[in-house]
Amino acid sequence: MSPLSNISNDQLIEAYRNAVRSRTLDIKIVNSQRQGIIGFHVPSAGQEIIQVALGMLARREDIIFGYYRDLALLIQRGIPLDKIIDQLLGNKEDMQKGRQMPDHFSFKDYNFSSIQSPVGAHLPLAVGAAYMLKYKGREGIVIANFGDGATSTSDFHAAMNFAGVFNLKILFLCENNGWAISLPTEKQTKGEIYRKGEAYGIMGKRIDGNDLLSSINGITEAMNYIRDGKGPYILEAVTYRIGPHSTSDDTKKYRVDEITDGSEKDPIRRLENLLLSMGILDEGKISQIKADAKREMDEIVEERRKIGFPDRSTMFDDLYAETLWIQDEERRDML
Ligand SMILES: Cc1ncc(C[n+]2csc(CCOP(=O)(O)OP(=O)(O)O)c2C)c(N)n1
Ligand SMILES: [Mg+2]
Repeated sequence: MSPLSNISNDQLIEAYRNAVRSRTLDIKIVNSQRQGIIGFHVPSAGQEIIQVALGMLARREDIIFGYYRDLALLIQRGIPLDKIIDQLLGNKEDMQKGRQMPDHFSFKDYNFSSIQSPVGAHLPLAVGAAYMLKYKGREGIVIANFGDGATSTSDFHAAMNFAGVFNLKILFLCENNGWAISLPTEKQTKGEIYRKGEAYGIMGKRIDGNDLLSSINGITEAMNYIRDGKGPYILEAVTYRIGPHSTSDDTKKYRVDEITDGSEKDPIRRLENLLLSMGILDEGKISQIKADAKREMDEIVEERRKIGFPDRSTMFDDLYAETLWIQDEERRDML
């Protein structure tokens, strides 16, 4: 039976809506960075479809170790927009008190672990969490997302090895967007990413991460395998980074963009065409979803901007159980 028979039309529309909301917010954040409102951003444009598919299929009890380019996954997971934007702004309501770089989220209430800057560093931690599930006999699986570049780090290989040896319930999901900053995948690794699990006895498959149905099918198959206790699984979702690596980068220096925002190959456009052909959406509804997303993002960023930044004195909070004399001295000098 096709896994798609378990997905309703409403869920498909919701996935489309969240992909559009993510793209709209992504563009808004880049523009805000250019205006000096947000310090930095790692754009997720182009990678929304694999992320919403994953968010649809992940269960509440599953623990996600995402990476910095997973905005659509956060939205599909149901993490409130105000919490996401507070973190990007580093405002007074930010759960991390403005101390982290933008895009380095942490949402304990949503089983979404802290995002790590060092590439691949979260993968051994994800394996540790999967071991915890096994040790405590807890429900659920671990999902670890990462880029193609991360598959060349030693952390990736250590993680795969232990996941295999302990037969852990973990899905390794590589969002292969073709680039590690300015380095194309073929200059970064000779092997095929989905086959990197073979050395560790781990099942792997490549899917079209820019196609919702291929993503849903691939993830469902992998998750069933993992939940049945057959072992870890690595999925290579082929996608494309439409924008620059980050707001500090200029793609014109090193590539000709293969997919552009809104073009026929844009994965959101592809989903639009699919839903139109299935008669699930019409042009009027699509325009409405886009207009609603634009209004929603403009309003919420404006609202959260008004909150203001944490007081400077808060930088001394939460450091030690008891204040050290050197903190008192520094506080006196700085405030
Ligand atoms: C250990 C480490 N080395 C280098 C960097 C600098 N760096 C940040 S992102 C990045 C590229 C990662 O590419 P990939 O894993 O494909 O993810 P993508 O950014 O393409 O989504 C690099 C080299 C880093 N953060 N950590
Ligand atoms: Mg990459």
